[in-house]
Amino acid sequence: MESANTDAAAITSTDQTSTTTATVTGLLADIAGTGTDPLRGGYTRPVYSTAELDLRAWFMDHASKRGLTVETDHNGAIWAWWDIPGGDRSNSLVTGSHLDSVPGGGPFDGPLGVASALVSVDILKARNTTPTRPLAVVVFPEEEGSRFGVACLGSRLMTGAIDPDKARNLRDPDGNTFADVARVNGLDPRYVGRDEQLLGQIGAFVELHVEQGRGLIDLDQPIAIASSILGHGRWRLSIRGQGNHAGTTLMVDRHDPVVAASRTVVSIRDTARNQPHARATVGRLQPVPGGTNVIASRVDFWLDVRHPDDAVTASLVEAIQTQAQLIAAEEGCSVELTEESFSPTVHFDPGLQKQLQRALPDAPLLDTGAGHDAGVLSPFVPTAMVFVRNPSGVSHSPEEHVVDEDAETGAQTLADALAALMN
Ligand code: HGY
Ligand code: MN
Ligand code: MN
Repeated sequence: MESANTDAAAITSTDQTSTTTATVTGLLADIAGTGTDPLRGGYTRPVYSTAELDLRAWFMDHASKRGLTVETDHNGAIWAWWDIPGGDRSNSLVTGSHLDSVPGGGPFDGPLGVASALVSVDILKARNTTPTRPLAVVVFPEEEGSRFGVACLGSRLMTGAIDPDKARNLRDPDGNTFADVARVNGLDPRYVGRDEQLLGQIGAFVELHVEQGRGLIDLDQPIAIASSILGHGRWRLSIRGQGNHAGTTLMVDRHDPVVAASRTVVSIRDTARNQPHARATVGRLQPVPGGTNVIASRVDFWLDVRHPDDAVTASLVEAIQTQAQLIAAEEGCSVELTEESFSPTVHFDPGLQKQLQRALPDAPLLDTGAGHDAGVLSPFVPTAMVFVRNPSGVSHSPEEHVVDEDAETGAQTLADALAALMN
């Protein structure tokens, strides 16, 4: 990939004391010890956890060092502005990503986009770029939905894609409401919700993200431009049975929701296997009360279904629900299914995509099965994404990887894209 500039290592950031942090790998090395998870491996950085708050501080520090104006909006997203003289922020060019992670996640999902955005500011400044439009680096909170259960909660709030009351009452696994946690972290939960002013200021949003599949491996390319995001949703299933003693309850007398849930999980797999391009996952399953010598009274588990055609996703979930009801009845249990979030399939802005293709002529187009804040924003503002090769082809796992050279190429590429969108 020809970049318009010399090796990023030679780039010195605007702050002479921090030349070693003028590379993506250097910035990511700063946070390599933050939120490590000794039990799961990888990183566990739920929103507003100590780890994620440390990452917020890291970002704000590096943004301030670059002379950016750092502000937190009423939904908890952090904005670092490279303002133009006069400070008019209309038609802003925005880049950035998220810092929260899934449990036991990799080091790049989110932080790569944030670090690359900071380095792209360095690169643009090193090229003596005079912005013709304001540039902002944004960090959206709760992209993974790992704490409050709704993916991209921060960008959904900003765009009005989630009802503020529903958001305020979301609970984390310990029962804390989003409103309470937001309040403890300096937000006034009464004001979370659609932000007309901020939305109106965004002229385009370009998110750089580690690729979370094998696309760039198979294409043998370091960078791609995103074409689409697979529609995806999350549903909670609760199967209720009869809690009882593991030793005194005969097998014939049991109404065991764990058995019903287990049979349902296998039927979910079979249903998805029989539908081309479908993906269905149960990665989180919680028996209640969860004792070794206790037949559970209830099992909660979460279903993630994805397909390019939203109508097919809906019919898959319907089929899964019917199957779950049959299985639950056979096991003397009952089942309840509730939709928690849904993101329709996204096709990125064709005009913006063409501009990026002109700026990055070597980069192929690539679709993704992973959701992103850029997908949530796309119905409201022109959005695009740039993917960086992940040689493991694995994500949402400690195995997720980006080689140093590709990481720096990503920042150079993002700088090239932003420069092209500034003219
Ligand atoms: O779940 C997703 O697709 C994204 O990584 N949040
Ligand atoms: Mn991500
Ligand atoms: Mn993710």
